[in-house]
Amino acid sequence: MGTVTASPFDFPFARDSIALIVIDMQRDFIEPGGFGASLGNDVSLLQAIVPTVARLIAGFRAAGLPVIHTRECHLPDLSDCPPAKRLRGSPSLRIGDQGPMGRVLIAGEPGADIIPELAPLPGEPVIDKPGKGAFHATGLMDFLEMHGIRQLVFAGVTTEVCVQTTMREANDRGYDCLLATDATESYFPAFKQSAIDMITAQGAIVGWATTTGAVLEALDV
Ligand code: TIU
Repeated sequence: MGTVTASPFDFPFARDSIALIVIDMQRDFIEPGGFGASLGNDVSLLQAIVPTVARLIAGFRAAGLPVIHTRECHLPDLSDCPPAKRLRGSPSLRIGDQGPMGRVLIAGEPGADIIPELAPLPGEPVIDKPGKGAFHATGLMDFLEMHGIRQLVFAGVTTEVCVQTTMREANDRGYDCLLATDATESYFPAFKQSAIDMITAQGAIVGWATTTGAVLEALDV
């Protein structure tokens, strides 16, 4: 077992049971005209991490380790979208409405696709999830168990919503969780920092935090 220099203390890195999970790097969150923008957010903030996430993905691929992608999206008939989620607030477009990238947050529409720079390779799992957390109503847990994965490195968006929710779900299920802080972003910089602080406080109550460079160093690729 190796280590990754991390906060609040070194992460015990188990090469034979670790995977990267890239959360929701979709056009709907990162490009103008999608779900993120419909909620009133400045999506340009999220574009900055794309090259760093690409480096992290390339490192895991080069090391021959699993890369898991997730997408927050719903079935075209919205049967997996609780009305409480769709009707919340006053967005300019609701989930399922027609927008410039097709129907907002609907599987199969252009906006729900992962951005082309980070496109999954054939054979890499893509977990479509109706919730913020990637364990809720998905086959993620089965996939992890089938492949003997016990540790997850996290990247993607947004830090305090889908990334943190999935880290908490994973932590409760017994996985060691390591967040690459320069490969995640929020529409709210203060929320990103708060999420990192919450995750790592109290002796890594939810998980660890580190940099992409430190993860790549441990991968030795
Ligand atoms: N709104 C927001 O910050 N995030 C989401 O709705 N989903 C994800 O974080 N993927």
